[in-house]
Amino acid sequence: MLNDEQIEQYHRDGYILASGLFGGAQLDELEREFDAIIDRRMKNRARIRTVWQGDWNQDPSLHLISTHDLQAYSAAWTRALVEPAFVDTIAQVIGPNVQLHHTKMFQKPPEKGAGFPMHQDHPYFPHDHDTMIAAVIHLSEATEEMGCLCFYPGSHRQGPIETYKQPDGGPQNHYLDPADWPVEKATRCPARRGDVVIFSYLTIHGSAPNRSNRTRKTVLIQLRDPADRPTTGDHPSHGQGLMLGGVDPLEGRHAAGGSLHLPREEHTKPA
Ligand SMILES: O=C(O)CCC(=O)C(=O)O
Repeated sequence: MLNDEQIEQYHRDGYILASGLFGGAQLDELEREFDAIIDRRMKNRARIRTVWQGDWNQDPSLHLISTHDLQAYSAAWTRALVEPAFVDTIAQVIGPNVQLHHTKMFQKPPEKGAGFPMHQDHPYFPHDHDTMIAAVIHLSEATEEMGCLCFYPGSHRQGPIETYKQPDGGPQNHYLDPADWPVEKATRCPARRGDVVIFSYLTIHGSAPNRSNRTRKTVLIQLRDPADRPTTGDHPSHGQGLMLGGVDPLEGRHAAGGSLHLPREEHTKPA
């Protein structure tokens, strides 16, 4: 659980590091499953090697290994989502009703692990009341040299910031102008194995490449208050709408696609 000072820090800085939510045999199992998902997906030739597109000036040899929706691949990860210590901590930040939006893993390979340009998550899935947060579970240590998360503290209070437009009119990739928001000037948030870093989808964040000889392993869980409606469009995902804590007072009326968990009779065609 977070103490009062940590909750105050979350509201002031837009992010917080929570320790002691995952550990021991559970953390070992989650890391084994993380590695096994990557092995299986590589054997199945899934396209899991990726990097953030755009002209933000990164060495092209750098890359990440990434897969969305770990709960679709491993029951251990489904169980992690409802781990009481985890859900109770999230509830301290967004309120008692905690709803899953999506999950994704990032493996930053040693020496070649790509970074992330500074950005807000907001443009990907804007919501009316901005309750959306990310909780990043660390399955390895993440030092500065390993490309730990970094933040512009307090930036969530500026609201949505206009994203960078490529001069060539290329596709918009939702990151901020690197000249205004350099990764180098952001505050590092190193974490130990088992730590969870929680941040608002308005907090400007990113990370530098992994230049160490160790692998950085993280799983990001995106969560919201179910009463907070998506402002525009869909961002569907496996299991989106699953209640991890409390109840959904809107009974799924605004789930992605409009009906992921609507009551059965609303799916039934009239005879
Ligand atoms: O894991 C990282 O280094 C950054 C991840 C991130 O910024 C994101 O997924 O929005």
